[in-house]
Amino acid sequence: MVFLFADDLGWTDVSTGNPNGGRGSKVYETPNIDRLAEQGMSFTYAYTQQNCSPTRASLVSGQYATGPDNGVYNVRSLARQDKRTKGFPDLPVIPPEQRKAIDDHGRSIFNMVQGAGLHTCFIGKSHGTPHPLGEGYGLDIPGDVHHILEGTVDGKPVKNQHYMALNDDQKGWTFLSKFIDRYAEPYDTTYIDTVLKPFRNGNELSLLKGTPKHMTDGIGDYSVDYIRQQTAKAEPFFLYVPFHAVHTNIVGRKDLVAKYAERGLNARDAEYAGMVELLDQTVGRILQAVKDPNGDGSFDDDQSAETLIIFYSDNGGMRGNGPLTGRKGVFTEGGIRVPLMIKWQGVIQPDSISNQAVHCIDFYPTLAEMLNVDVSDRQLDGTSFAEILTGEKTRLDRKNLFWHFPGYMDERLRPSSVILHRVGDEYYKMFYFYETETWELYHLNEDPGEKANLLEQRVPEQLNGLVRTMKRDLTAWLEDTQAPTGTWSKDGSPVPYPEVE
Ligand SMILES: [Ca+2]
Ligand SMILES: [Ca+2]
Repeated sequence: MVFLFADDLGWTDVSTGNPNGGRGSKVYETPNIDRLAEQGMSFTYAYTQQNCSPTRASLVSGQYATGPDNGVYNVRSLARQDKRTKGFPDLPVIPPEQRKAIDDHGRSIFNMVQGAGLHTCFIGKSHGTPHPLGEGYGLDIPGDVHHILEGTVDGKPVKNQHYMALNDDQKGWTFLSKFIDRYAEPYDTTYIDTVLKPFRNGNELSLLKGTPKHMTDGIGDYSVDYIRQQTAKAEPFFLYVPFHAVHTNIVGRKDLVAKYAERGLNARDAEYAGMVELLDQTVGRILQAVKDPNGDGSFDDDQSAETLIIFYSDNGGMRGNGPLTGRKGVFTEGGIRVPLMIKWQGVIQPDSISNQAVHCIDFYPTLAEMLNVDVSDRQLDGTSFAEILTGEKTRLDRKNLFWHFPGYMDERLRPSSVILHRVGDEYYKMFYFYETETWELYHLNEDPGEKANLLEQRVPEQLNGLVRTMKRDLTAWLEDTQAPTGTWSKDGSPVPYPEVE
């Protein structure tokens, strides 16, 4: 099982149209991710939390932020200052406390897959998962890699270097990681010819010779070696690769950046395009390792029939998400709707598309069902979509997904709760804003950009029942999960749940 997890990759940042309703990027080229879509199932309503830690915490715990092991609502804190208002005395709600990472009880998604006899590997960004990883994780290889590097080069301190290996005076070439430092040497001819050349896509590889290595390549190197090693041992595995790419600072690989600059993109856009395509080529390398683990060019050892492969992003893109409104950090679709493709040769129909809404909490029960692990003793908030993947069902019985945010994240997010509700094949989404005690309702199928708040007009008769149901379901969920709301700064009284008549 291979879980490839991009950071901040937007809904329309991939060139395939399968996960985004035919709105694949015309600028960025992602042929390897596109091939994965052609070989598996894409989801057009794949959801996450609004940013890194909360999504990872939900994925790994199988719980909403409100869950007892979770409690991760935001990166850093629930009181991230609005850069314009500067300071909290002016803000109406004092947020509750939150966790920075999930409580580790040995019940994570890693422990679950270990229950099926899989060896687990985590290489990449930990954010929201315990850091350092607790013993309950039972991981042989904890992912502790960070993409911001510091060191001393030629006697001078280097701070805030993003992604590129450092030639540190003490450590030599390093990513500051005991796991991927062995891959930190600059690009040489052998590496270029044997590792990168098979994935060349109009990029001039000679530009890389002798230049420092990009961390995304280092993570790719590690992942390929891990697949090779596990296959040689005939030991089944769960390889979880939470890439740092394409999170800021935007740093592409030189040859790929040059490719897009030559096409006339400005420096900033070319850098981003080069970073997206580096992610794609690394995905290609990892997928190739599943097909030819020993790298001898023959597919006698192809693991595709035994290997479920997931490609997903942790939140919406930072640079626009097509017709969706908003970017990473918000509850409008641009913040929480991402590309998701899942391949399993012989099990999942190639080139298929599902518009069933799925969320990061759903992976835990889905993988458990596919691996036959009994998780009835766990508190899980998600629903298995294994039968969607196998084609036995086109719909989950589940009607609702929820989001809850009892605080402030700079200018992007204020205290609010959201319900996504399915009626047949249609999705409706309702927001509640605690400070103003107001609601908004959108019909996503007709209005993916969430431009027309249906509650602003006189609510059509036929929507009355739906509005009541959604308000009632959201309030019931808040009560059931005892979702924290904080207190009013004016008098210290608790912020109430919405009132539903
Ligand atoms: Ca992210
Ligand atoms: Ca082979």
